[in-house]
Amino acid sequence: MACFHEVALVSGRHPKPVGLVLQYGTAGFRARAEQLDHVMYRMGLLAVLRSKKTKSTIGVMVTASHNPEEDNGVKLVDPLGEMLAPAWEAYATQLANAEEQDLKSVLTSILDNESVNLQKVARVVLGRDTRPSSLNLAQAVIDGVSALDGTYQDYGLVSTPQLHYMVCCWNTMEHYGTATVEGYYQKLSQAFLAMTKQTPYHPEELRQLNVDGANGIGALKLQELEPYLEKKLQLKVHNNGVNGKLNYLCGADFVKVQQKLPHGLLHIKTNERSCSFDGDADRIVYYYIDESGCFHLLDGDKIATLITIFLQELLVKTDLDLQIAVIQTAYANGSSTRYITEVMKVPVHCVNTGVKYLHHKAQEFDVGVYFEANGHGTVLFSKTAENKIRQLAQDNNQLVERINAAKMLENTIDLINQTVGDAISDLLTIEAILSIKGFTIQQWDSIYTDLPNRQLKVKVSDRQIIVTVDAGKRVVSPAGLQQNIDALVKKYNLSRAFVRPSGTEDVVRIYAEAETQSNADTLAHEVSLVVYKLAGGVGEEPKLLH
Ligand code: NG1
Ligand code: ZN
Repeated sequence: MACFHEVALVSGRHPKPVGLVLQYGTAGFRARAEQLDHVMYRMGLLAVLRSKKTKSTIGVMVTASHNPEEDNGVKLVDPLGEMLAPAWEAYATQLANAEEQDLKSVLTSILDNESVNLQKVARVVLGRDTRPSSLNLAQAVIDGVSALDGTYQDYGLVSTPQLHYMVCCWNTMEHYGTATVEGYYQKLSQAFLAMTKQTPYHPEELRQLNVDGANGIGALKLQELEPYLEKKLQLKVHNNGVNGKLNYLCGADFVKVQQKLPHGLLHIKTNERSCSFDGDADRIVYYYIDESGCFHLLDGDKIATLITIFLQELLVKTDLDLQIAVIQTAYANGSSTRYITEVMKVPVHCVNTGVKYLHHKAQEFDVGVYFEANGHGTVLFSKTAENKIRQLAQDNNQLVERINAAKMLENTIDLINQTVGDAISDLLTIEAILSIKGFTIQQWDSIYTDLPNRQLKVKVSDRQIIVTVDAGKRVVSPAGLQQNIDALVKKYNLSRAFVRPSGTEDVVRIYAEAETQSNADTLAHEVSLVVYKLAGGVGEEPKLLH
């Protein structure tokens, strides 16, 4: 039986507010920053146990992504840069919620359940976003790691995907890349420059990209990256955090949900290619304003489609027998699913909302392209696929066209962050593809036309009373809610709607899609009223927004 007497002593500096209950949700813990000090400390403890158990380096990222600046959060990153294993998410919740006097026994039970050998060394790497609260919270993580004699490396201010990259580098003996931010920039920029080597320097207006940094870490990191790009791409970074507030009226989530320009980019020129990151730079969406002043969003579904077209063409050219698939969630626009399956003939799989579900599903294929509509996504290449591609790229006995296609794929493998969705790596991938194909943003946009859609949120007294099945697309409880939604959906052409409790915010999310924007808006509103009535809505009744 392990002894944790020393932990109890230090824990006094990071006490848990009595009765506070939090849950390790879709993306770790998220709450108001002032509620999280003890959670951070305890996640430091848990990271040490996880590291000892897996005999690997474990990551801890302090961020609340696209949430308001006042919030914060923490998530653990598993050995290959992927999300924490589900059994350990349950331990994380138990540990975060244990009252002070029970902390030792919860730790001991994890240790015993998992047969963790306390004698093993532990290494934790951590990073944090730019929130004012992040520095102290990261220190609480360090205190937790140190309390169990773990070693740590603090990467300080990094994007979430950069931290995932570091974890993967550490655990692959730097086969994946060098475990420094410079190593990350070098790896990505080299791949980007190699991919675009054959394409000419486009005129300045085509090389230029507006980036909304959400006043977060992504803006800082892009400025660091730019010198590595040898002017092949010119980044105009807006919302760099100097004046604005993190995620406030800007950022990928704002743009996606509001379907409008972020502050700081309200005056972009007609047809200018622009994009937004979220607060921790793991999401990206593109957009532009057309000649008639209309806003066009190119979200995760459009990104997945562009990348899949590019990869599929290359795979055909290599003549390698590799299976490609696209993974989406219920939030994917119906038009994208139809286009990918019916026109491109690429299989699409729909999984539960949450990156870990997409990531796991994508691992089943030689090439798995996964994107959430909100702009979080990446591409996974299986080891077999990667080996076949790299072998062909070196095989001078093959046709030049096959070899070149393999080389292009090889560089794509190096450019895309295979541990998690990464706004910087996705940006470079998209820019490389647009440049190689000579596509303008309008040409990319015209691949298919989105069905108008609307997302809303409703606050209820307990969102967990909503239980869903079928990748979150159907409600089984409370009784009658699904029948009501079905009846409403029937009223509109080409429509679809579903509701599910959020895993990151205390709300129920509503999604509706229809042939016209006004029908999508009305349907979303009608569904939100039903949720409000049948699932214990709090506050004012939802109003129809125009
Ligand atoms: P919740 O709050 O569970 O809907 C949101 C996103 C997820 C995922 C997580 C993690 C939507 C509708 N939901 O989850 O896709 O990205 O945040 O950040 O975009
Ligand atoms: Zn994020």
